[in-house]
Amino acid sequence: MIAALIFDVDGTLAETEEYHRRAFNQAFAQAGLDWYWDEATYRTLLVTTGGKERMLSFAGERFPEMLGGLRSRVMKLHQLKTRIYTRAVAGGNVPLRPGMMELIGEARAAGIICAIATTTSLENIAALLSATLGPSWNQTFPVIVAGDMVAQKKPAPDVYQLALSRLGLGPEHCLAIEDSRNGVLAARAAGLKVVGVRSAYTIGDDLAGAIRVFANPGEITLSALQALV
Ligand code: XBP
Ligand code: MG
Repeated sequence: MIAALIFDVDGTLAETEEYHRRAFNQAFAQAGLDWYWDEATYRTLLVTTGGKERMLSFAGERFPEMLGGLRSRVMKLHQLKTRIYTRAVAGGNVPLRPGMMELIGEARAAGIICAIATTTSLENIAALLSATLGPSWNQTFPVIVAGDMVAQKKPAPDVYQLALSRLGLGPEHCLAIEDSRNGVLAARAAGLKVVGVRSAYTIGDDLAGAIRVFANPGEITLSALQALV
């Protein structure tokens, strides 16, 4: 019996990574950096979760001379990137993936709690969900755990462990929904069953560990999930 569904955000609830990528590139340009992440580069960089960590890993490899003072520069860059990203998403450009709104509605009607466990920031979540679910979006997700609330981002289990603690539920009563290998590993490490649905930037991800991988989010109905657990 599922008591709660725990949703990942980027790539699962919505196809947001392309907007993250554009926001990173706009922030680099505005900061006068000649960094540019094309789609193929971004796909490889996504193995590092967290925008700040991704920039540090990129710079550390390619611009070791910048390492001194890099961390404070990256913090400022990430704040700029987040302003650009939230503006783009708040404009309503990014819908939830097909079927997600229906699944959330079905779950809530069945008394199943919907929670979020993501690597991105609360600001980004608020921009996406207020644009897609309206001003009372946070009533839809009474439990939300964002990347900077925990010590270690996915594939570490931290966000899922904190979500379970805030739900007051054991992993056996919950099911996670993820799009990436890092996300599936994080959910499994927290002892959760997890279903996968790849997204544009995780199309090649190995989702081993998921109890099922759906071809598209429209197939993820409540009855399909209840039949799995
Ligand atoms: C995906 C991530 C995030 C986003 C960028 O999070 O790893 O880092 O790529 O957002 P998830 P930030 O799939 O767990 O939702 O720049 O805010 O990190
Ligand atoms: Mg994701």
